[in-house]
Amino acid sequence: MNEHQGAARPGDGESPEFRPYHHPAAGWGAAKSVTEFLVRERELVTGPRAIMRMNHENGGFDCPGCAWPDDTKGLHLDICENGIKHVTWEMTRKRVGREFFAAHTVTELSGWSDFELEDQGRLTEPMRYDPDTDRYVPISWRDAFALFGRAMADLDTPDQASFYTSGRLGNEATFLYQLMAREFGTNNLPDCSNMCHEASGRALQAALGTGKGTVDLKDWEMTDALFILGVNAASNAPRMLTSLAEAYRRGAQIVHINPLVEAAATRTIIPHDFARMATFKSTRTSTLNVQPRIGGDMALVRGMAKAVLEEARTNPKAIDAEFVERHTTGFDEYRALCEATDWAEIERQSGVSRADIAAAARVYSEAHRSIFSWCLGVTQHEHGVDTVREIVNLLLLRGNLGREGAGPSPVRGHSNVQGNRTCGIDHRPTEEFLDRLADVCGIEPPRAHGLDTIGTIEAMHRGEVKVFVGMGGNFALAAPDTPHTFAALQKCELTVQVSTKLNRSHLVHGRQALILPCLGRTEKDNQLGGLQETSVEDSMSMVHLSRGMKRPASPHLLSEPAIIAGLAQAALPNSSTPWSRYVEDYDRIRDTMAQVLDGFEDFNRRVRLPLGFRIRQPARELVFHTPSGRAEFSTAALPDVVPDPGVLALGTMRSHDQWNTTIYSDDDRYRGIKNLRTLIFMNAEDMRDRGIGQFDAVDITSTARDGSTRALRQYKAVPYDIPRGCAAGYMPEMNVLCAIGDYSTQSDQPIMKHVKVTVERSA
Ligand SMILES: Nc1nc2c(c(=O)[nH]1)N[C@H]1C(S)=C(S)[C@@H](COP(=O)(O)OP(=O)(O)OC[C@H]3O[C@@H](n4cnc5c(=O)[nH]c(N)nc54)[C@H](O)[C@@H]3O)O[C@H]1N2
Ligand SMILES: Nc1nc2c(c(=O)[nH]1)N[C@H]1C(S)=C(S)[C@@H](COP(=O)(O)OP(=O)(O)OC[C@H]3O[C@@H](n4cnc5c(=O)[nH]c(N)nc54)[C@H](O)[C@@H]3O)O[C@H]1N2
Ligand SMILES: [Mo]
Repeated sequence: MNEHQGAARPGDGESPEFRPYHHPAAGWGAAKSVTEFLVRERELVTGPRAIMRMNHENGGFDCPGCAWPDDTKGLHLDICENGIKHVTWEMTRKRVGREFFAAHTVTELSGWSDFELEDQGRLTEPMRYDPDTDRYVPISWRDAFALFGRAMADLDTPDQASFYTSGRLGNEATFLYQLMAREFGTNNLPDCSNMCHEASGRALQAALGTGKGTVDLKDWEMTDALFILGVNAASNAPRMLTSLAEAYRRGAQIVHINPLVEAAATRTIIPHDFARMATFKSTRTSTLNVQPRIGGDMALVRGMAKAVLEEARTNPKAIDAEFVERHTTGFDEYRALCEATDWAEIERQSGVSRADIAAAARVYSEAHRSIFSWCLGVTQHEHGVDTVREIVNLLLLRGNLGREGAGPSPVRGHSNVQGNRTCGIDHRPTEEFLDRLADVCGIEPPRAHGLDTIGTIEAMHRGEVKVFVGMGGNFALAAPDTPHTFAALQKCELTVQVSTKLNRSHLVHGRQALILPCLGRTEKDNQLGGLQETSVEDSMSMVHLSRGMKRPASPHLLSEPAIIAGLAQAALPNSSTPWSRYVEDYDRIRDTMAQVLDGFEDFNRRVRLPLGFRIRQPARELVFHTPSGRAEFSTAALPDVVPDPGVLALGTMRSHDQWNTTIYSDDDRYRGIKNLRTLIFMNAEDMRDRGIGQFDAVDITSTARDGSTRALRQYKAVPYDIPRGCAAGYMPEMNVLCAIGDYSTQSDQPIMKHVKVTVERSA
């Protein structure tokens, strides 16, 4: 058995509290939390000034937080509590200089909590691991690049290197990064999408011939019904609250589908609506809440489709027969499948009664225009692809595609994770893309598919990947099976982390290791050609420029494009790619991108339009790049998601006060938790069955598909409004429970929302 205490414990807090939260989301609670945070980070002056420049239509920087789009009306205060924390976290005055590294060995730092590591502040200069002293020591940029170049030259094949991206990297740096990897000769480009929305991309691509959602904010403003599945919007996409509140005031229906009733499914005070904040007036953000079991969404959506099809027998208007006839294929098979799936099975697998499913279906069939929006609650499952396709099936039934106010709308994670894919981070690139890249950049990119996140970890274990580069992120903690991932990284010849802050991935390193500190998005990026801007793409395919405004945290920082160019020149001594010229002026990178990437024609001009530009979505115009040239219904069987007796299905998720592996505090305000992260939310009856009371210490044991077990000990049980047989707790600590082999056969995504566990009182 593999036992672990969980790597990310932010230190012992005060005694834990649990008081169910009954206030609206955002509003004064958020304002108070922000103020406390700014005081703690001593950013009361510069913080607010920077924040006023965030997501500003002309010349601000893009919030480095989530990927929710900017307000189309150019609202000057389009901000949220978590965006503010995120920006402040980057702008901190604290620094991790060479004195810090001289004072602490890596072994000593390994005993620190993840909170303490990041809390040391911004990294200031390149560092190299010195095994003799077990410390990081300063190294010049030139020597760091040369060290990387030597390690790359020592590889037997280019596929012995792997290049990870966390979804924050701007488009221009992204393009250079994939160019470097492919010119070197590998498609090993794992990214955080492999753990996040891979399922959405694959499902939408198969069904509609585009890997992205088709709607934008204007559609949100016009829709009659919003269905929100598996998103904790108040914490993870807080600006969505504004859209939900506006929809409610317009009289739109808002259905939340989530095992937990999250804060966004109750009421909100719109963050920038000062009049309402002053009067404490809140707006509802939900008209119906449905609580399926974990993993039950596909059955629930199938049930809604079945109900719509049943209604269509007497009311032909319940489906859009003309749309189905003209634009889709596979309808008859899908209808037959829905008829063949019996209600008892749908109720059992979804955990929702037929009456409640019918109520949701009625909202859907009464709405002229519907949008379905989802995030990780839908994707991080074995059957994530099938579930997203089931959502598309339901949309197609009523022609909810290619018209205003209707369509699929996945909520992406990191601020530029969608742009990363658009600009070439893909371990399975298309032939067309590679051909264009070859033509325009004069390189010979490899054609074989590369490794994704799980594939990279396994290859490192086997000694087949020897050089790992992390372009942002915190791979060691974000990936599943923490001890296994740690061991994989430790087997590398060289690990390189391009980062802004100290994190676990610097301490879990290869035989040689480099920390390369970079500029943050809030900071001025000065190159030979003057002050540079970099572009990003949001969840709704809008591409716009972001310009930093702060003085860099240290004079020794380089921009991400400059670091990539330095690495590339070292690894590719005979390259004819104009790396230095690209870095002098990012317009030159954009000129090349315009020739390689679909939808980026005239990039430099269009990206400077006031709100940027939107990349065309063919499916939006009812053009489908699918084998049939039509939107394709799917007919997957329902998966069995009901846990065996005594077993719980555990979903790992974020608290309100964290950004992925970055933990701001031990509180989870909207779920009523204070001073506690090592918890497991359980149904009260499931607790009673096991003789467990609130805050009792429990051991959680997961059993993987291959029968191996993993455990977390001394966690605290919290009774919560969650269906029986389900449980929830926090990532990244709970990655200890996620077995490396338990990834979806459909998307290769680690199964992070359906971990089979048993829970018992600690001895
Ligand atoms: N403040 C903040 N913002 C963030 C992030 C952050 O860490 N902090 N992370 C960013 C990133 S990278 C991403 S990908 C997104 C993640 O955004 P979310 O997808 O909201 O992330 P999670 O916290 O994993 O929450 C998943 C939600 O799914 C629900 N859920 C769990 N299992 C199921 C299920 O089987 N069915 C349904 N319907 N729901 C289920 C949980 O109750 C929870 O509400 O947020 C982004 N924004
Ligand atoms: N169990 C479980 N595990 C999960 C998930 C889950 O729901 N459950 N969610 C998964 C998901 S959706 C995701 S996206 C991943 C997240 O995985 P990652 O993206 O790898 O992790 P982050 O925590 O976002 O990375 C934080 C680090 O990024 C660095 N950083 C911050 N800003 C910048 C910058 O501007 N440039 C550079 N170069 N570095 C910067 C800082 O050093 C910081 O320590 O985790 C995944 N892991
Ligand atoms: Mo993500």
